[in-house]
Amino acid sequence: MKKKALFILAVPALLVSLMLSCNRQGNSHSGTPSRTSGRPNILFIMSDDHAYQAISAYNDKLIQTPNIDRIAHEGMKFTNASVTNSICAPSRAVILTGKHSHLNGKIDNLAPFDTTQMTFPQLLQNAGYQTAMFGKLHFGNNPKGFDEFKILPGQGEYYNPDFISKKEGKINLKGYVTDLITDMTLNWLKTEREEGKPFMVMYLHKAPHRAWMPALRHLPEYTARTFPEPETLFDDYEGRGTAAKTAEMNIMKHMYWSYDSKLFPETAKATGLDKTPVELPNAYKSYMGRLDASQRAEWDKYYQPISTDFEKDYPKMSDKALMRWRYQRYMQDYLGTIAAVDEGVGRVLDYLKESGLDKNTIVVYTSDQGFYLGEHGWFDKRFVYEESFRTPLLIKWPGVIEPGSVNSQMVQNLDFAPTFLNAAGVKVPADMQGESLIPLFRGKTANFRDAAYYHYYEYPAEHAVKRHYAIVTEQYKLIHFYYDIDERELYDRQKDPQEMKNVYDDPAYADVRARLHKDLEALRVKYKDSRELDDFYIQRSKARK
Ligand code: SGN
Ligand code: CA
Repeated sequence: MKKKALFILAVPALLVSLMLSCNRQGNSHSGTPSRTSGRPNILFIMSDDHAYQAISAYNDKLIQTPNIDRIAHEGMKFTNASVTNSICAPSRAVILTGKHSHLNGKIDNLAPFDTTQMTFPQLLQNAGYQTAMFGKLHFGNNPKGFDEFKILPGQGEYYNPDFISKKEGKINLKGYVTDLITDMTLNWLKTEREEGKPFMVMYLHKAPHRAWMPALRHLPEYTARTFPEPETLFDDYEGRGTAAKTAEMNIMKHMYWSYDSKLFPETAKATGLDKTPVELPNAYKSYMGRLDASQRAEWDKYYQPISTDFEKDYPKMSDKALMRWRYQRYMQDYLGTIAAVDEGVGRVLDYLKESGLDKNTIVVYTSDQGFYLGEHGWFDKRFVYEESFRTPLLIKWPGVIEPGSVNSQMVQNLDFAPTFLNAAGVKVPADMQGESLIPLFRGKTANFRDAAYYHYYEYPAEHAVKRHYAIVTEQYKLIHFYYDIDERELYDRQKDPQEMKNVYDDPAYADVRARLHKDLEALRVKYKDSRELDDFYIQRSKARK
């Protein structure tokens, strides 16, 4: 009996390991197609704007995420994973195509995604995988290569959201978005999955995206909690360049009082604070308008007292006290939305285990980018600075990845497509730019990327983060803000992990600076980015206006 169980466990692992040894011959792009029944399933879980600081496997000071952490305990935690362009739809386009933004063309949230391009789900589908996508895509068009999808239109709504369904067109569902996306994913795994075919499911949460609306069941706990402040909450941006000083993502200065901090419009009016009725009349009304009467009553039970207390305290609050209050409000709501994500991930992992599917399933947990949780006084992302450049990444694959392992290589979202194709034994197209992570899964770290390339474009736009490209190595970061201004910044990531001091003009860094300039130019050539392309995208953005 025992022997048989061991054998059943050993067979998929053996097949996988045979397949991988085939795929590892030559470079990472030369995966030998293999059609054994041992091909692994892939469950790709991604949340929207989920900072690594808000996953307890990375940092246990803000929130406990026991279910997401299970992926780290049973697999590998990447401590230096990053994105190539820290914004939603561009990140998704990089993930699907395996190409940098300047080549896949989805440089910002505004440009449409060119659906004539090849993506890894289409290649997996062609190779016999059953494929499905549930949740946020944010492309403005439907995905290709999926047997089934239900996606949110645009950003989607937290309460009683609409979905675009492959089979039924536009549908409206009652409930909380995170729970609905989890239910869809589970339902598909339980009732639509075809026996004998490997699957690839993309389970994509909207949470914890702005405007951070938690599930009603999490309001009692999260609206009552107090969170530790980051050291740089009161950053004045001295020591940085123009871009950090002019960005509009400061919690105190740039959040809306009703929309973000959830003041009731009456309180906002009484205190004279609110710009919301002027600046965001539709946004606030539309998201609060989604709640039905009973949901609204429950919501008000927790947010009304917060508003009333604030109205009383406001006259005696200093600027610092106001910032502190707003930071706490921000964390209560942002982290509150993550509680439902963690529960959802737990339900899906439980099902994989109960059904035995877990043994041959690669599970990935990541975010479309990092996010500021008050570091430098900020919310949002976009910059190549640490908290938005880095992204959480946890991967488990029983029999291949050693449980509880930690990897500090500079992996990027660019690497998912070649990794999944490689794992499935599908040839990786030569024009994909990422690297397969499979050698890293197996503990090999030699010859992996020693410098990451970054390029952000969405400007002029909301949050006013200027266009920039950069090279990031283990020790340094050289950034060029090239539009509107022409400024360079250099950070010593080891000596100054909080990136408070630009040392570009420090003579002690003259050699480092010269070397990084050369390496950055070489990276631009390697990845086929150029001054001409920078100009092309500037002109394209202008033409859109
Ligand atoms: C919305 C948010 C922004 C956010 C972008 C992009 N504003 O426009 O704060 O940066 O999405 O986010 S809101 O007033 O509409 O909430 S992304 O994750 O989709 O790239
Ligand atoms: Ca996002």
